[in-house]
Amino acid sequence: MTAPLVGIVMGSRSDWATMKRAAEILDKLGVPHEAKVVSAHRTPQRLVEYATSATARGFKVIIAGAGGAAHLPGMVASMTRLPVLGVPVQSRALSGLDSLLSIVQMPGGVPVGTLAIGEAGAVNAGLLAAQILGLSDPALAERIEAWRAEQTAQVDEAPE
Ligand code: RP5
Repeated sequence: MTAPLVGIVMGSRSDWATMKRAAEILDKLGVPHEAKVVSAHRTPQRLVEYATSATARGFKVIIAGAGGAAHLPGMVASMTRLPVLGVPVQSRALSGLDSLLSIVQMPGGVPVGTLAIGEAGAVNAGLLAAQILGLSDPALAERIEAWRAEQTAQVDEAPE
């Protein structure tokens, strides 16, 4: 088995419907990854263990998704030098605006690359993680180019 290069974490199993979009695109591009539920509020010790061991475990990029009071991406970023991509999960109460603002407003010095709310954000987090890894993996870079060309080819010029 290939060691995972991308770690996907989410605050709750209820986030998986969104976060699996990141896993799916990584699968398509042949990027080994691992997904875990790690809650900043309900499992703080698991969060500390995950974030502080991420580099030693061989991860290169972390994708963290959460909804509502979405502190997970920022807390992970506070404990690792790996790039952290934050996905605001669409919340029931405030449609994800709460998640977005919780994730995007990091203090200077502790960056989280924040994506769009919901599934588009999860897909793009997966793509960005692959693009980061593709900088030092020419075969992966070629697969990304092919995926983008296929996407382009699928867009009809005629509206109907
Ligand atoms: C956050 O609270 C999770 O990231 C999730 O988006 C939200 C709701 O969690 P559940 O109550 O569905 O477990 O921690």
